[in-house]
Amino acid sequence: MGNLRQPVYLEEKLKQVRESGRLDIRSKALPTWCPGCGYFSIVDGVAMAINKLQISQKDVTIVSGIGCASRFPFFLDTYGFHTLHGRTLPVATGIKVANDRLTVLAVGGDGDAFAIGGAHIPHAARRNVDITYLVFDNGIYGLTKGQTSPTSVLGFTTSTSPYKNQDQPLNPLLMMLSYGTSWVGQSYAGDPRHLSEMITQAMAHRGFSYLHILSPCVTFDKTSRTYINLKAQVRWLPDDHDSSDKMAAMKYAMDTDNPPIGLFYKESRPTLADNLDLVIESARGRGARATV
Ligand SMILES: Cc1ncc(C[n+]2csc(CCOP(=O)(O)OP(=O)(O)O)c2C)c(N)n1
Ligand code: SF4
Ligand SMILES: [Mg+2]
Repeated sequence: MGNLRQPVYLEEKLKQVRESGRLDIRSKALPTWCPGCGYFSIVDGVAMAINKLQISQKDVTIVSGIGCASRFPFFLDTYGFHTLHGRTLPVATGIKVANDRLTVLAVGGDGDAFAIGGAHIPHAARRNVDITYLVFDNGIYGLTKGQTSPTSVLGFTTSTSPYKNQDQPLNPLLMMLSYGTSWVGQSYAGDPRHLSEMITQAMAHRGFSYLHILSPCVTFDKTSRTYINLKAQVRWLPDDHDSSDKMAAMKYAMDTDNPPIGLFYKESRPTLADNLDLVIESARGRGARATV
């Protein structure tokens, strides 16, 4: 009985939220997502990370594609760019190349990222563009009312798979590791504390950081990636996992039955901007007309 947690009363909770300053980062637009959608905790996680890293809101740009996840930039009081379906990373790369002082976040769903947008990801990763990419993986197309996505699990019944999904799902973490992403992590929308910590780490990384966020679509998925299932499945990466060991990271990424959450892999190497500086220097040395 001595272990019972003290209740947190509404007034106290509101006071804590106000004092944390994260409401200042929220925009006046209330999220339009379904009540209970996993995405709410991601808005809060990004607000807390911006606060913790003491980045001025005017120096943050959030870029998205199309989908429920891609409504995200409307709900924070930063700059935002709601682009075309699947074109998040080229736009985010352009913004970062044009103004390297900005903190650029790219956000979107599993469909936006790995279906229509899939061909852009390896190039942002291998070039090590200094942006953070948050993919909200609910394993379904939420906005268009519940079709299978590239990460839908085998046997999942949806409007486009009435006789159960027979297509092998992609393994985004394994893909990101093999593409040369310099920071790879995973978190879960049902654990807001872990989520905000991982978003903070991802944003603090210099280079292309990828955070995979497992998140339930409470409206169109009643059987697969639910809060109850995810809570039972996810586990912490072991404390002794060496985040410089890519092979070990790949081994953990292959455990899709019990997805580990935490930092899988991290390396430090020159960013796209560093490499462009070298190109500009070389061109100047050869007497080329470089005006940048
Ligand atoms: C070029 C183009 N093709 C298809 C669509 C239709 N469409 C809109 S959102 C979407 C998928 C959204 O799924 P996901 O990215 O997983 O986001 P979620 O809604 O699940 O958050 C699709 C296929 C579109 N808007 N534009
Ligand atoms: S349809 Fe699904 S993903 Fe979209 S807002 Fe509703 S619960 Fe969230
Ligand atoms: Mg989705």
